[in-house]
Amino acid sequence: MTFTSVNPHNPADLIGEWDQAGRDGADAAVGRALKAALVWRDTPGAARAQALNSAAAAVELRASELTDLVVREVGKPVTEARGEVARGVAILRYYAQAALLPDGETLPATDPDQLLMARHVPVGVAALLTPWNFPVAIPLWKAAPSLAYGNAALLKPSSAAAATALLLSEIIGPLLPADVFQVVLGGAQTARALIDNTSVAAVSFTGSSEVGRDVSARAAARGCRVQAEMGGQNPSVVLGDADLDRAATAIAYAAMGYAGQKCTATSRVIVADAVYCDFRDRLTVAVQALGVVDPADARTLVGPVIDAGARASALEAVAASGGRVLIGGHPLDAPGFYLAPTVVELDSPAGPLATREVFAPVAALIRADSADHAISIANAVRYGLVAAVFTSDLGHALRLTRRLEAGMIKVNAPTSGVDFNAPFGGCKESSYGPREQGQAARGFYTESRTVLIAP
Ligand code: UN1
Repeated sequence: MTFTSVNPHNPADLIGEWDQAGRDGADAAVGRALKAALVWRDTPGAARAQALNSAAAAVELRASELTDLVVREVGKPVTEARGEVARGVAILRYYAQAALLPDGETLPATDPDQLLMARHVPVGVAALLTPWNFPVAIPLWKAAPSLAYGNAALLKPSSAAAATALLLSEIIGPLLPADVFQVVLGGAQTARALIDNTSVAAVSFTGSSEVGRDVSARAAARGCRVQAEMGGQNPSVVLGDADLDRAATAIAYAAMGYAGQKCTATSRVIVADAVYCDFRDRLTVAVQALGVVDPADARTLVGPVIDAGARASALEAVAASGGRVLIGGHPLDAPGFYLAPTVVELDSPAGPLATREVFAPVAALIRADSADHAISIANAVRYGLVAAVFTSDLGHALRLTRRLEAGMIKVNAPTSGVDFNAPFGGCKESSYGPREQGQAARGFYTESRTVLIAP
């Protein structure tokens, strides 16, 4: 069976058509990866570091080709796409260095003449199930640590980003031993084949909560280590003492940048009563200033949503919100899957825009009586990925960081945007399993061996 990927800015532009690997293809790839992993695990850290550094240089050399394909395949505005490719290069260099860091620790043994140590060894074959919205950065922030710590990696990208994954593997594959990094194309059936294969030792997933729950349960049922980064319903809280212009600019971008198609996007804007009307006006002005059409244009910050279904379900959520549409709320008259950036004022934090992940350029505006009220609204969802607070009182902000239920908290900054050298993941239904990125990735892609040597 085949599948296709199309340009969301111009749906007549077919990016490609490919065969799904299916169960047979997935199992064959796992078999090859298992053999490759045996060689790679014994390759010195310095050689793994060198391979990842070469991969970084190769991606850098072909950055503009990769950027253009990201713009064309997933409709990401070119400035962000360029930044994402640069982030991919930096991630490869960061984990190249990590391959040379200490691989364990020594501990005092009961007998001081004995050597007691705990070393991190690779787990073997890792399956990486990735979404379309960061088609370079997410595959690389999973593959780079997986490879750095001595594992073989199988990348199963979203069908909507298949061409970008193939170009990535064309660029970095030849710099690694054969089959250490492979791309396996297909949909849910192919993903399940990878998860079910007992030779796969680790599954790392990023995507929706619904799929992530299924992935986690399947992997856990056979005792396979699994991490899942899933949805968000991220709040930005604007307190009475905030710099309102700065907050409006940051939140407009966090909510609408790349058409809100980030698990870190702002979905709810919770504003203190004292500045509510003032802030509402500034936010709508800031949103209206964003360029929307044509992701290849450097002035565009929004762009299209990924497909017609995504646009239809966002519009349904707006219609069912029970709020007042301040701006947007309609498709744009363009061939692509465009939706006007939409801000909806809600009288209470209920309905789909305040509770579900909408994954579109849509934000709900909610009024809070006090800072405490704002925090309780912020926490009243099933998700807990990112939260932002805008205030000029940093002491207050620091106290609030302990009460906000989110894996990442931003003060006076957009909810979107993550640092690859810091742990990333959420609370509640946003994540399952250990954190990814930064040094946290080592815990996932290796397992500890406690060794006692009695000479
Ligand atoms: C970012 O905000 O820069 O799928 C990254 C996602 C997240 C990544 C967000 N896992 O949107």
